[in-house]
Amino acid sequence: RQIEHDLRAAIANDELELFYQPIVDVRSHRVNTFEALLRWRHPTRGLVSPEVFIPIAEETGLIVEIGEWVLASACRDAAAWPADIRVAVNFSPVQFRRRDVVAMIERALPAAGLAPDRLEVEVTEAILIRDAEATRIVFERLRRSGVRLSLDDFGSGYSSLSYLNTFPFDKIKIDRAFVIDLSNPKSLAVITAVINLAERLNLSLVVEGVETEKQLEILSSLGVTNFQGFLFSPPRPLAEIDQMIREPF
Ligand code: G
Ligand code: G
Ligand code: MN
Ligand code: NA
Repeated sequence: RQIEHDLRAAIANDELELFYQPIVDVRSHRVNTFEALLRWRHPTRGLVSPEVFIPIAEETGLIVEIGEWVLASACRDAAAWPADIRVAVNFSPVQFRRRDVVAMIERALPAAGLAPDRLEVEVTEAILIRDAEATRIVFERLRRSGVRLSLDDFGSGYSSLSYLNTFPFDKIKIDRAFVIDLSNPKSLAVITAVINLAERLNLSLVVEGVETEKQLEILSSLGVTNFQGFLFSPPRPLAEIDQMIREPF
């Protein structure tokens, strides 16, 4: 496939770029985390969505090399931000199946000069299902190094509440599907229960995909303080980060 061939060359040709989307704490009106979101500027296809090329990268194993580039770049970028701002990096299950994933992360941090507790590793539930025991061991090791673990897209897949106490997560990110459906009383009941559960388990909580003031108002009334979504900002290039750090949301 042409696209696979092109993807192999993308790193060397400097076509990959990280965008960053803020997670805002509405109590301080400040960013507390930026999530790194990968973009591919293809010379002829233009900006290719990760939804298109990440699956190809996973099938071909290229995700390992790409993931290393993403982590190194995100850590290097974050090292230049104020020390109370973290960076969140998405990891594919394919990366977690590698024996050297912990060593890879433990190398990237000092190489970038980033304290481990400023990195959040984001994984989806898919990782927990296929290889629960091996994943748990990797998580425990990362946790001991000080790296934080986030459960991304919570509620979108095969969520099991048992994941929340059998894996050492620091944070859950509630999937935007719940936000779209807030006017449905049943959906509201589910999200309320998840918010309470996170509180009881001492987990940080982010709600993703917040697009309207109305959604923000409802979620705030349920006690949510940390938000990610177009209402605050879409993912933006690195060059626009300084402004997002300086100006209150
Ligand atoms: O940024 P956007 O909403 O287009 O991202 C689409 C999907 O691609 C999201 O599910 C996101 O988690 C995933 N994605 C973005 N960047 C990365 C990355 O660096 N690594 C992995 N594994 N997935 C990513
Ligand atoms: O799957 P993950 O949460 O890693 O990826 C985040 C994705 O969600 C990014 O591709 C980003 O562009 C997208 N996203 C972020 N905020 C919003 C939002 O408010 N609405 C919608 N529709 N998508 C969003
Ligand atoms: Mn994510
Ligand atoms: Na998500």
